[in-house]
Amino acid sequence: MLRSMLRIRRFEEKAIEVFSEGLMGGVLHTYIGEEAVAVGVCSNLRVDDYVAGTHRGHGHCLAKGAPSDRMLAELMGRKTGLNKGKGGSMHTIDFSKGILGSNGIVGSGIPIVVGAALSAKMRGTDQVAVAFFGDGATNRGSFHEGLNLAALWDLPAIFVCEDNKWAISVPKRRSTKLEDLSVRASSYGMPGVSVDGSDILAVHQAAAAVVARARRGEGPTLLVCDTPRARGHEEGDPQDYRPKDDLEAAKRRDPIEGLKTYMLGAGMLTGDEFEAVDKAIVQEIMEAERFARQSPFPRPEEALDDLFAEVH
Ligand SMILES: Cc1ncc(C[n+]2csc(CCOP(=O)(O)OP(=O)(O)O)c2C)c(N)n1
Repeated sequence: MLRSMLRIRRFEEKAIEVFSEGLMGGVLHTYIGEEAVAVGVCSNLRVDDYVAGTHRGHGHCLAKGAPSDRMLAELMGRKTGLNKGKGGSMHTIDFSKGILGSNGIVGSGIPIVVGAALSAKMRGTDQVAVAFFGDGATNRGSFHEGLNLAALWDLPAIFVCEDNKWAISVPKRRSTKLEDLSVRASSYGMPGVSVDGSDILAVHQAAAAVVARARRGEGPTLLVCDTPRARGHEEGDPQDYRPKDDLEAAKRRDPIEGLKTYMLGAGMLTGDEFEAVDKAIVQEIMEAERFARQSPFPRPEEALDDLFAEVH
């Protein structure tokens, strides 16, 4: 789990670098500070389980097994990218790893996951399907409709809310009266669980229980992870709406530092071992960057390819 969180962190740092060089089109929303959520949840999943991410979705894809080189190539619009360079940062998909897609439309992974969970149930497999979304997304209709149907049909779905307390510049207290969003689960007849989302062990343990419940056919759960947003909503966001102490507090809750300190204290890791793991990941990400930079762009004539599936 430490390795997986570090891979996301180093990937995001590289993404910021290439974005500021002008090598990425569009907008870049990083997952820095929130790594424990995707990793804690996905460490309980099999390759054939499904996940759907958000506009802040690189961490979800990497934690579920997307290769960092093809991810970075996708962000940089290259033909070797996961989606042939046509999806970009907010639309990364890898069906071979059960990744149904990051998504630029807030809350839209939820109905997709409800559909995937329904398909697993109808096919009689024990696959589960996980939707990640922010606290802002819980105010959308897709959240309420999705949770209602999943509960009604006892679907093997897990709804993971990344409660970072911000929706761009709007603080959570200005969009809902609720402090603990897990109480919303009770209105649909499913359990709601709240956990410290910067504590990877807590997330892993809570997710293990709700994934097992879904796999046993006992239905969906809403898992709310209290997690800090350590940077702006997107790169370049000046965050002038945000109190300085809120940002400082978010930075202090670094989930990677938290796990490292715990492991060092418990004698499970030495400082040298940590450095070696980090170095290997930095190397992997440098190779991913080389791969992406050397990859060609798709040709303009290919723009309309792959838009529709052939149906016979
Ligand atoms: C349906 C829809 N409405 C508005 C937007 C614009 N938008 C992009 S991100 C965002 C905030 C989302 O906040 P949250 O769901 O809490 O996720 P976070 O960015 O905090 O991870 C909004 C309003 C959008 N992309 N889709």
